[in-house]
Amino acid sequence: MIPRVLSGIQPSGNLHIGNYLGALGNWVKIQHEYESIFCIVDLHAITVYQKPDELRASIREIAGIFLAAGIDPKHSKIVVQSTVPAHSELAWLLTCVTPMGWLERMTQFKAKAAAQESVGDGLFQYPVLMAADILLYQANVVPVGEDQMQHVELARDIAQRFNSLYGETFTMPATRLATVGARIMGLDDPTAKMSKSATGAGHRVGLLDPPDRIRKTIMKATTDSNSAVDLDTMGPGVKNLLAIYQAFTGWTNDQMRAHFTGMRYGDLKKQVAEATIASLEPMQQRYRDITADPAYLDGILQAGADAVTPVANSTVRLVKERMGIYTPSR
Ligand code: AQP
Repeated sequence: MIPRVLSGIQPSGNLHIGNYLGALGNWVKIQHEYESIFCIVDLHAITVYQKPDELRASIREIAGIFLAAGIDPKHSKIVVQSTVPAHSELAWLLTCVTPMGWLERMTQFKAKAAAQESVGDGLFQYPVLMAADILLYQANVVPVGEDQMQHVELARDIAQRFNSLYGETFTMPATRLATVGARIMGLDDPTAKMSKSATGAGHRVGLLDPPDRIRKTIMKATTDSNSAVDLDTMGPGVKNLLAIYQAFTGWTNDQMRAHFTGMRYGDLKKQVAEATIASLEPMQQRYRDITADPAYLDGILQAGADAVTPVANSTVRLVKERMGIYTPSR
């Protein structure tokens, strides 16, 4: 049987190069090794307040970016999470077997909760919904950036607990981490990961940013008190710029060392900016073509939901049967 891969991105803002290098770009490369499902997880996005119009636009934008980046809709399913109600249903069933202590340990919850005035219960339950996304499709592999690894671990723990309480039901998912680019840091603050929701000016490069904006953001990136690259003593800002360059070009460590050692920071930034622009430009062109026809996007999303719904419903039915809650007789 071909293994199944599942991953998702929240429509919580404009996608950035961290989302691409840590997740989406990797999905494009591995999609044909698996039966692939890629989700736009809108129910996750609303765990933090989203302006409705912006959320609606972001869902469509991300669907367009998936296709423009090279997700092949003839092979891979692109699914908007809320269009398959079984995600929410399984999340509740799994909530009932998840100890609160497990959720209290989640570092992303602690970081996001600290940034909110009032913390919604949804933010706390977020990792259970993510476990439901994964387990609903009995996914074998979940490619994520480093920041999401703890959540995949939790999905395994929940699956294990469910299986031991109610009998073998869920497949154990494994993580697949991008080899380069698994954690791209903010350009304004290289000690914090690049994120869609960070508000700092110059924090991120958006996948749809025009070339002059990309140049401006990268030229302003925080480095350190040295003036030229030394790979053995570099600070996190220079390390991050080199990681971006390496992830976009696919250069080896030896190539990186030979080319950049001793280069002045201004020149390093120029080269990182040009490599980024060159990598994003073809995707941006395809994005413009794809989104010129809104009905095309709607068709892809409908086909994705239609294709995965039978699998999702059959998992929910099995889980309900195992738990002993009401299921109509066939
Ligand atoms: N900085 C990053 N470097 C590498 N990978 C990253 N990912 C996110 N940021 C980086 C990976 O992108 C995928 C989708 O992430 P998400 O949308 O589910 O949520 P997130 O991880 O919380 O991403 P953001 O961009 O930081 O969004 P907000 O600000 O809304 O929380 C995941 O595979 C993630 O690892």
